[in-house]
Amino acid sequence: MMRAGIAIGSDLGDRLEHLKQSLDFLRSISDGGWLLAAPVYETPPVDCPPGAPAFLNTVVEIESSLPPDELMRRLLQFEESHGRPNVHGRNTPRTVDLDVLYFGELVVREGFVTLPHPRLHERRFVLQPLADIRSELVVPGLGRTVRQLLASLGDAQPVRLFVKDW
Ligand code: PH2
Ligand code: MG
Ligand code: MG
Repeated sequence: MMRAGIAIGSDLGDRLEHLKQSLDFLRSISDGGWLLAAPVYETPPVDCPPGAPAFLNTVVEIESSLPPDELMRRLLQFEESHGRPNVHGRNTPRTVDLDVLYFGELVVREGFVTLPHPRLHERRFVLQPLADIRSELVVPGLGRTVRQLLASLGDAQPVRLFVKDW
């Protein structure tokens, strides 16, 4: 059994509803239904095409006994079944995006599977909600805590608390 951190993002349609449905799905695949959920933030689009709308973002942690590539396949299946085509333009608006941030202590870079998430450390829309639930987690391969990574972002990419309990 491993604890896996998963980032959820939505910038198309009923964003909060997409996050809630993702939460139900993640609880359904978590061992024993165990799940830790961060507050939801509204965040400016980062590295998206011009005119992209604001996102809602959060992070949850689940317990998984699936191998990481199987977990990722399930997440992609869920995205597809929730209106996100498997083939899409880079960072174009999406109903829901589920990204594995970390999977236990695993550090891997093998085709489909890159862990921890390669851009985790540079994104406030990930680090802020993750810090709310796991500030002292030492990110595998980086040797720094989430709190330290967040502090090193300075003032870039401000995010706004959208809803604490959801
Ligand atoms: N996801 C991206 C690219 N940019 N920006 C915000 N604010 N939130 C996201 O979830 C996000 C993004 C790639 O998946
Ligand atoms: Mg993403
Ligand atoms: Mg993704």
